Amino acid sequence: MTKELSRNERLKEASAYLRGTLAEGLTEVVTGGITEDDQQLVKFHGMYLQDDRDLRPERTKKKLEKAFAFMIRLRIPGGVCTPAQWLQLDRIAREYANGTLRLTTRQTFQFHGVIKSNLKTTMKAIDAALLDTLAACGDVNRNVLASTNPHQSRAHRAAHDLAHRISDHLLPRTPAYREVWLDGEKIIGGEEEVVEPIYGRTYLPRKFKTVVAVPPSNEVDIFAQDLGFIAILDDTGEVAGWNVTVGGGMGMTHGEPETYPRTADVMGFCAPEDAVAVAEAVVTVQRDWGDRTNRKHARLKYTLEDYGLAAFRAEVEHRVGKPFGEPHPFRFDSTGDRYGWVEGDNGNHHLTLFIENGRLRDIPNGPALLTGLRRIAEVHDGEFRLTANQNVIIANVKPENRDAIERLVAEHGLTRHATALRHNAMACVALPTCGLALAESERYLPDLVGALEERLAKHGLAEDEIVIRMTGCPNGCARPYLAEIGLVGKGPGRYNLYLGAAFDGSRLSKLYAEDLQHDGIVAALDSLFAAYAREREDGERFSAFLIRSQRIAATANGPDFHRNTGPLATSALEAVP
Ligand code: SRM
Ligand code: SF4
Repeated sequence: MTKELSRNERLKEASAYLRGTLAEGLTEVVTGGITEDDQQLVKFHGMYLQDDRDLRPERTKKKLEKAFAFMIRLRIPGGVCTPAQWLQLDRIAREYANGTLRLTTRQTFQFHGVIKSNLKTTMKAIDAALLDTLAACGDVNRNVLASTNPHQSRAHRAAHDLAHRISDHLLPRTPAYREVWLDGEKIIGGEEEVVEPIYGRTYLPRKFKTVVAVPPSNEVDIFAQDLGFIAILDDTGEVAGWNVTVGGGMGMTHGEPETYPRTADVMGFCAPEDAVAVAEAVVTVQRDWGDRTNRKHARLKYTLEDYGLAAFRAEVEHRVGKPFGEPHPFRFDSTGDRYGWVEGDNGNHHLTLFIENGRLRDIPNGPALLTGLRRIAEVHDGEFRLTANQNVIIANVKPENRDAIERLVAEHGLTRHATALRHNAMACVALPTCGLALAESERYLPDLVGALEERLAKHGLAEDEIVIRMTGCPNGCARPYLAEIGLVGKGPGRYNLYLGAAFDGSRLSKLYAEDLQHDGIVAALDSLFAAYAREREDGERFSAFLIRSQRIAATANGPDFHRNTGPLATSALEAVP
């Protein structure tokens, strides 16, 4: 019996290539929202309808409509923008959004709090900066990430170039974006192959994410992504080709073990000139084989589990018209950013700044992060690079300009002393804007890190790098299942604690304890920190220690994520089938 297509599939089909009734809905003044169907379609245009959840109880009591506003996400392949673009985004944040710029875990910016009547003006202002939001969300290939610091070596330049080429090649072709937001001329109809030669009328079964990495840095968290390219260098430092990875993903649902995070498989090796064709083939196989009946089973990771890597690879090879080579050896050493100044191979300098949870704003009586970066953009003649750890690099600073930048950084509190734990901490947005949040994340992690810093210092571990990430729900937007300490919202003030993910991002964690509140989290970690300080071997990472000392089992692959959970020291390897 064939299963029924999911509601979103019918919606995409009927949307006339993502137009829906968006244009009409924008003129509807009785509500700050848009129809339910248009809420799904508007994602493909890079935005979400949200409401301020802090205000919900009061507005419900007063029988008022929710405080609707839009989140807008930009598409910036490789995360690079010019100072002029920065200034325009800063202006939009202050004039049309909530006065903050949010750097995301996928190398781009988000605006929050844009009300419907400002939406078109905002989109035109983004267009005027030669930027766009098309395909930043939705069932398409989204913003393509690339290892940062492309000016440091030819490999980084090649990574960046590939990210752009893949992004361009897989961009939806529908004219709906220009029609709805930029008053472009309406182009009616058209054959499927003409309008969307790669996607067709119904696009992909689900979101699709691509990254390009240059070892040894895995700051783009390649194993969390649907499709990845790992640079393999020849003796001269030139890219000889790419190892291709497929089938990573984080999202799952509490209490539904058939949903799970999964680390990507290395599928093979391809020549530089074949990389874009490989990307297209992976996307079209997922387009044709992905599950369009159940959105919780529609990501590429489930397609791979259902069909097997060998069958998937054979189909990709068939569509590319040549076989993959054997994957080449590679080694990643961490997923973090390197803070401070570094000199590039062109003699220019790059400064990586730590931005706590990616939120740029002026804090009353505190650092003026938004203003500081605006002042820098006013004088900087290099560019800005966003990292997949929600940080920013002031890139390509000429040696003679370094002092001026440094002064502005200091004046606006853009560097602060942070411990190794804080430098390796990341939280998703969660409350009050995210409609799916079950618990706080961005607004809570800084305090939790503060409490843990005290415990680490007590055990002499203040300088130890340990990766900690938090999300307000199990969707995994800050990639918590690839953090040595992962905290995932279960309900207000309650979190599941995951441990044991590899420092280099290659192995998933496992559930250690459920439903912990603040004191429970601190107590559980405090005793593990004590044991780590006492018993660790030379150079042993926290997660590696927990596994060696049998405090948590190692997760072998996605389906194994839900097995052997809990503290092994007390519950002794009870296999859950
Ligand atoms: Fe995410 C949905 C924020 C990176 C997995 N994500 C959402 C939404 C749009 C909530 C919604 O659907 O209503 C969140 C908006 C919150 C807000 O108020 O801004 C949201 N995701 C984010 C960001 C902003 C988190 C951050 O703090 O930086 C990241 C934006 C990235 C970008 O620029 O494109 C973000 N999301 C991720 C990542 C990390 C990554 O891709 O490397 C993941 C895990 C990887 C993956 O995709 O598997 C991720 N987000 C999800 C999921 C679960 C997908 C799944 O397969 O189950 C959802 C919910 C969904 O799709 O149904 C989701
Ligand atoms: Fe929202 Fe959940 Fe993503 Fe956090 S992980 S931003 S709570 S969807």
